[in-house]
Amino acid sequence: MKTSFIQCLALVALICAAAACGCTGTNGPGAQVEDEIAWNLTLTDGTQEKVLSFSEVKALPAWEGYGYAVSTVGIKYGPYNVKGVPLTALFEQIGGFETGDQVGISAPDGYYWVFDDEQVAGKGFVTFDEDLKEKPSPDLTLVLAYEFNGTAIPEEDGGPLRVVVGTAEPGTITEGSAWVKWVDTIEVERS
Ligand SMILES: Nc1nc2c(c(=O)[nH]1)N[C@H]1C(S)=C(S)[C@@H](COP(=O)(O)O)O[C@H]1N2
Ligand SMILES: [Mo]
Repeated sequence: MKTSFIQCLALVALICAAAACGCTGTNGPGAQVEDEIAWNLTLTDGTQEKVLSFSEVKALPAWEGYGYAVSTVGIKYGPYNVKGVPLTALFEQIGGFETGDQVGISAPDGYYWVFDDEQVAGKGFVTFDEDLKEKPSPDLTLVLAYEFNGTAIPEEDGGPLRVVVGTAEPGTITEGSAWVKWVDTIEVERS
């Protein structure tokens, strides 16, 4: 009887310790590991270069909203709740972004996508409704996303860092070709 009471106490102490160390946090057992994903993001404008680790990207002021895309063959993916860093916040790390500048975003597979200043300001994208009928664009935000639906973006979905053309409200679909997967380099081309 006495032994089992002590065993019970020990178990309670163990659970408390686990909770205190974050092992049973709301994001589950992976929460601590996610912050340590080994991935570097290189920001450059041709003259200066800054390398941010995955956790340094996550430490920047976050943007949260929605992302919903369509591939060139008409497959919709999303809608996702998206969390990430607006590209404009990343540009501040390397001297900003001005009218006339462009940005090239690339990944280790060789994919490379260019956004002009209008798109960096959230305009000039083609947008669709749920039936894939083109509709006028709401204000959009170019985001370097690190979470879809509250968890780290899986590698097969383009994680750990993926471009999202995001919206404040759900229900707007954007073209998947701009959603660069596995982003490792962001290069500002100054005008
Ligand atoms: N790095 C990288 N990102 C990429 C691509 C790619 O080939 N490489 N393809 C793009 C295109 S054309 C589309 S339609 C979507 C496809 O996303 P999915 O593979 O998640 O369906 O990713 C975009 N991002
Ligand atoms: Mo595509």
